Amino acid sequence: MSPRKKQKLRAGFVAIVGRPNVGKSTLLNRVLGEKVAIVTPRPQTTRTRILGVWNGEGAQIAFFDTPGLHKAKGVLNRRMVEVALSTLPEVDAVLFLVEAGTSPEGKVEIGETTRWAAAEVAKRGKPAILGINKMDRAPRATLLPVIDAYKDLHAWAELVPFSALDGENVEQLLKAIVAHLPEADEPLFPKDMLTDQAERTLAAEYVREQVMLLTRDEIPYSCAVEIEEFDESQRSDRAGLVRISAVIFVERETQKGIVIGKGGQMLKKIGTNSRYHMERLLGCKVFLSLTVRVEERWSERPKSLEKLGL
Ligand SMILES: Nc1nc2c(ncn2[C@@H]2O[C@H](COP(=O)(O)OP(=O)(O)O)[C@@H](O)[C@H]2O)c(=O)[nH]1
Ligand SMILES: [Mg+2]
Repeated sequence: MSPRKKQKLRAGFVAIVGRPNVGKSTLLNRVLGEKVAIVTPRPQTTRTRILGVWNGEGAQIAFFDTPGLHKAKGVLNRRMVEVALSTLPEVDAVLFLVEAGTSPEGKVEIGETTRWAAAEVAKRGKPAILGINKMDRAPRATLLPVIDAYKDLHAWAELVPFSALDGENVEQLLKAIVAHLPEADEPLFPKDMLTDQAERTLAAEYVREQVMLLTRDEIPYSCAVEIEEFDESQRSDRAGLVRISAVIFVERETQKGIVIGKGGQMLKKIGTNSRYHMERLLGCKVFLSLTVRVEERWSERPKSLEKLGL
């Protein structure tokens, strides 16, 4: 019998935080290889905390994707920032994301929001890894000055440039995170558990993603989606069908018109695109029906926010 001890595992919770739009959700999806968090070019896309579990050689990272940190106005936005900040005390380490790149004059500008967010992280005293995302967009020569500028912002445990979009350096980023996690006898979650997001929730999020991508002005921010029917009675292992009915809530009659579009064109496009992602997620055909309903000022009502898990 070999006296060799079983190699210890490193496992822990990690909060992905940072300003809106730095690529937190894109990174989580890239790491998991599955769309557990929706992504749009707009700020305030992620509204709740999302768990995503990554398993590596002798390591497990339980990531929390969070809403962006910013000086929030309005009930919904303030609630979202609270969700992000309240995650910090619960984790073993923090992954703080910023974007690579310099101004056209070659200067590295660290905004007030980033400074404030870094100070909020520092207060909690957790090991913090700085991830410099979107390196695909930044010329190599600008990376060093960016790293230099961010070095002084906080006593980072590590600084890692990467690209969530094309995956460059993501392995290195994961390694850097694992090095700062506690040793554990057991993984935190079973190996086959990817996320805490129910299929039903993800289906609603895929619809909201399309509304955010396809509409303009205030609509992306004043919409919510609820699944009214999720019928799996005809679903089987590899085939079959899931019937989903979803309601898109908007705040005004005029917004309803825009979401439906001329001759229903917009709603049709929202349906086609979100159904594509649902079918990939569920691995079977999806029959999707969408309706649009007006619920005035839903984003200011605690009851509506509760219903949406906020
Ligand atoms: N070029 C580039 N764009 C990225 C990268 N990561 C994210 N993005 C884009 O940045 C926008 C915001 O991404 P998202 O993940 O929603 O950011 P979050 O608000 O921090 O969760 C989206 O349009 C993404 O496609 C990256 O590595 N490179
Ligand atoms: Mg996000």
